[in-house]
Amino acid sequence: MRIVFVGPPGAGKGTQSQRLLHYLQIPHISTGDMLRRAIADHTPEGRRAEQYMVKGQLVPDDLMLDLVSRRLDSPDCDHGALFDGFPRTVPQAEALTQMLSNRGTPLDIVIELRVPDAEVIRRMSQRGREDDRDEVVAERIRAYWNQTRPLLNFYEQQGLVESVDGLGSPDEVFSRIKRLVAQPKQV
Ligand code: B4P
Repeated sequence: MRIVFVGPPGAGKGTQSQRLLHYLQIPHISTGDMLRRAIADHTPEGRRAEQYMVKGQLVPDDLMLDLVSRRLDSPDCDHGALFDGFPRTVPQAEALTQMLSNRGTPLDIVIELRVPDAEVIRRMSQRGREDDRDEVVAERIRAYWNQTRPLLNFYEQQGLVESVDGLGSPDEVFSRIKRLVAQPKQV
């Protein structure tokens, strides 16, 4: 199964992905984790990405597409994948469609995690990651509404989107998600 998680920063994409990948036994493609690893390893990609991430901006599409395309070439992705935080722009989504179509493995479902901005701000103020400072969070929320939210129209036209209420405990949210993946939408 191939699943995309879309939602504002701090909506719980990473939290729910951990549960779902364990449940479905599919690889986790978290572009946020991949970028943080590249930064920690001081790679050229990490150095380039960091300039954007510290400001709460999205990392340029060309860098993201290189990272994801290399990851998809790993044999473990032949049987499914959970895309967490990718795609985040319409060009990334178009490129992903092309990459998956070349491999004959289309997406099954796009899960939108819905969480109001006020709750996102509350959650991130408790987490305290480097990019969770107030002014950076405000920029990340802006990037979500301007660059990432339009993705949902792109996927809605393909009949792939299911929206989930992201409020409640992580276990409550996960029960809602489990119901969707047990019965993916027929397109
Ligand atoms: P990501 O790493 O993808 O992170 P995120 O959107 O901040 O968080 P997520 O939704 O996964 O929240 P989480 O479960 O951790 O992105 C970081 C940055 O990387 C971006 O700003 C961007 O610069 C760059 N980037 C990544 N992918 C990119 C791409 N494709 N293109 C361009 N740039 C890209 O949860 C957050 C907190 O809430 C945690 O503390 C958690 O414990 C808590 N929480 C979770 N669920 C909860 C619940 N139900 N109730 C209460 N708290 C909950």
